[in-house]
Amino acid sequence: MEAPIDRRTVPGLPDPDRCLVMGVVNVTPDSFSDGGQWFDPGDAVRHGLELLAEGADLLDVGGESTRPGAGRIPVREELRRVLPVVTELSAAGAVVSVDTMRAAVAEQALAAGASMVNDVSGGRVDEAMFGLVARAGTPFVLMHWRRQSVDMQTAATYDDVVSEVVSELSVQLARAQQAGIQPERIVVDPGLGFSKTAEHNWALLARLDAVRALGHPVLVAASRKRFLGELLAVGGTLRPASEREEATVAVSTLAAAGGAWAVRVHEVAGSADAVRVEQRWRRG
Ligand code: PMM
Repeated sequence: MEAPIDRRTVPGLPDPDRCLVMGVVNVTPDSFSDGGQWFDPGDAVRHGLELLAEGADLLDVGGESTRPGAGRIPVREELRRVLPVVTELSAAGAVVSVDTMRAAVAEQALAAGASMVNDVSGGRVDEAMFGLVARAGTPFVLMHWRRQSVDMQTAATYDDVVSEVVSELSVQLARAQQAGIQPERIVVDPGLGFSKTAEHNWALLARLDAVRALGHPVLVAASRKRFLGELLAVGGTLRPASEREEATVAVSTLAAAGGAWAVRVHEVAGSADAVRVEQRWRRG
């Protein structure tokens, strides 16, 4: 059998021969770790520019929180939150991805200058998503997803999380390619925390090679997530999201060493250093 293709590049996106750092710009009042901090578009743009200055290679702009228990927002509200920020950050030269489950939002964000679509539902929520991305010819993040945020943890049941996530991803990958998305433009993401317990997340991180064997670049998005807070809990009290940065940098380092294409993080500086150390280490 041929060895799987080991992709670490995506056409049209930066390719510095190291793991990329994607900085998160959440234009939401309620994201789990930074909700409300950059809800004003001007603040969100300033924050994005800071992340770029700290070394972000990409900025992921999202207007809809996907924290466990979150409900959906109307499409016009998502557009109102996201478009001005995508427009300004793209105009400032940032490579922007739009974090959305809606083809209509993706389409307008691409028209406003975004270079990539990040769909946490992996094309499962909006049937128009794959077709839109295929026509636009842009890169696409296809994340493993089972259920809407409002009750996603009820679907956190697996016999073997690694093989089930890989096989569910491959089903969506086949659908995406049938719809005309070119395989080299698809990034896969195991979807840490989405219908997954801490145990599931750690199992997936330990087997990134199995996700990479799908033959696509892999995005790892562990930043500040609850499973890090659980690992570092003291006396049953979770480590708060704002104090999970060192753990996030550790994951970035290990993900980069494990062949991840990019890490998605809320604070860029530490992870930007980490991926550069990993690159230099690898070169020897
Ligand atoms: N997690 C969040 C949001 N968007 N996108 C991808 N591709 N992968 C993820 O794991 C992911 C995501 C969680 O919310 P946050 O923006 O508050 O971290």
